[in-house]
Amino acid sequence: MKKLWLIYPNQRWVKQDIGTTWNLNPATLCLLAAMVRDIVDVTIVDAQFYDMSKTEFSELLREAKPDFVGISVLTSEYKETLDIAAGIVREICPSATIIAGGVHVTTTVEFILPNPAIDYCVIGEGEYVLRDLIKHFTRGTPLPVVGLAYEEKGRVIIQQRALVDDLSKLPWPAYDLIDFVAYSHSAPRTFNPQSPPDVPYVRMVTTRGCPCGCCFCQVELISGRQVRTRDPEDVVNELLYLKKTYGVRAIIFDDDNLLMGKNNFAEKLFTLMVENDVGMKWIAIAFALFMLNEEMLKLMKASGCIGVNVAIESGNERVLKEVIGKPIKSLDMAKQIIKMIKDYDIYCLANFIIGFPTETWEEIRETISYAEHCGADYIKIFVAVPLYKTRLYYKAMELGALECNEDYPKVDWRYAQIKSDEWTPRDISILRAFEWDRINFSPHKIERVLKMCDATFDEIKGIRKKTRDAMEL
Ligand code: B12
Ligand code: SF4
Repeated sequence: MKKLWLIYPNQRWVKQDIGTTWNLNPATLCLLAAMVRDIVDVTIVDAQFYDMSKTEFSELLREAKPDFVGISVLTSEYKETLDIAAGIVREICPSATIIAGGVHVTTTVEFILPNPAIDYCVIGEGEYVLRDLIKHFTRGTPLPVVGLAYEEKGRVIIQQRALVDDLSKLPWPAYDLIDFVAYSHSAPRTFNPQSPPDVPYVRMVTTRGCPCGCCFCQVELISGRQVRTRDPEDVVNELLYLKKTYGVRAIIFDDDNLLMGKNNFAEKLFTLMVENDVGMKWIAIAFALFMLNEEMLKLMKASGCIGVNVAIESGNERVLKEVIGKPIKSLDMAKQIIKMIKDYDIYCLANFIIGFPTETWEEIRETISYAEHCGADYIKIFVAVPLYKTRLYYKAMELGALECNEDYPKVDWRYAQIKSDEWTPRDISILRAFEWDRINFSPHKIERVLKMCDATFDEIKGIRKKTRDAMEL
């Protein structure tokens, strides 16, 4: 059989300070591998997790000489790692077919395609595209007609994004191709309030797509507006398999909106978890607050939920409705829901974003004040990042408010890039860093935050200092 390498490049090849990066089980690569392992010999190479140097990576490559290399890049923040990895592969295996995929590729394909080292870009969900592409090369079947971008005889071809209609038909990730135990015992690299609730743990995405269309979010571009779900029974069977095989004790649900699935998906999932005695603690990294009610909370608690992260985004009704467009009915109701979550002894984190075009300094202040008093155990404040092709990006361009390369804004989560007559990007970056510190680490809160993050006072002190130091722009 021909050989396929599926790789995550090492983000440290570009930036040493990778506070936002986690030690993650490469579920995406395992899923892609499961789709093609019957037709090609697959190896997963996670240069990120094993902190491989470029030389180590090159040596492995020289030994293995794969015929196909698929490179995955999750966020546009690390776009250079794709170019570096593709360059190394092209140099060492000049005849290999190089395929790039992932969120970064899906959202900015026109900037990636000109790289001569990359043969094919996969736009959207790559399960069937990859399979058809490998079959094209190994069995002479036609090239896929959706989900691919490439150059042919000097002509650029960009097909429609690929979406998988029925997630329940997908196989389970090929966990056996990685050292699952190593991943499932390792926590995030730095302090994090969303640490796994226990180890060994697994991360899982059970739904794709979101209908909400918030102005800053690329999910519509990546997975579309229609929510598709896995079969809840299949999810539970996978959890039971992981429990039996690896002793998994906890789950992080990585869904954009775990509660959003049609036909009572979440309700069925949590009920089946209870009925089948899954017995794992779980947290969710993103949660549609506006879908939550007491019945659902009861089920969540019974099925092992210990923490959720709700996205409120703004403490000002105008910004929430007119600028962001998130369907939260009222900010008072959001506070009541947070209280309800905590009454069930589920910890609650809340996300906020500041620095939108047209947002006044007073409105920003209102968001900070709301965040402080909303009742959440921990709050995250982000600067508004004008991700490519989002409504936020177009609005900032229209207003001449982008203080960065208009054609392709740099992705940076610490430093704001949007300006207004009332505030500068610098004001927003500094306000974010200092208000995050003030609200979360005040003397009456710090003990709880330390417990939630499973961190020591000194560890947190270090992170706080680093965050302040980074503001010396
Ligand atoms: C899960 C998740 C996380 C998890 C885990 C990520 C991981 N490495 O597994 C955690 C919580 C750690 C995380 C962290 C962050 N994330 Co995140 N995350 C997601 C989320 C919700 C789902 C991703 C996912 O697993 N999808 C399911 C899998 C199957 O899809 P996939 O990985 O995209 O792969 C498919 C295709 O892309 C393609 N594909 C991928 N690779 C390849 C390779 C080949 C060869 C082929 C053929 C195809 C292919 O086929 C796959 C199967 O369909 C997305 C939103 C989304 N809907 O995509 C945001 C998202 C990717 N994250 C985002 C952000 C901003 C972040 C953070 C920077 C947040 C922060 N401020 O800290 C960090 C940075 C992490 C880092 N630097 O590594 C943004 C990225 C925006 C951008 N353009 O950069 C997104 C899009 C969210 C958003 N609302 O905008 N994230
Ligand atoms: S609700 Fe969440 S996933 Fe959906 S568009 Fe808004 S931010 Fe994106």
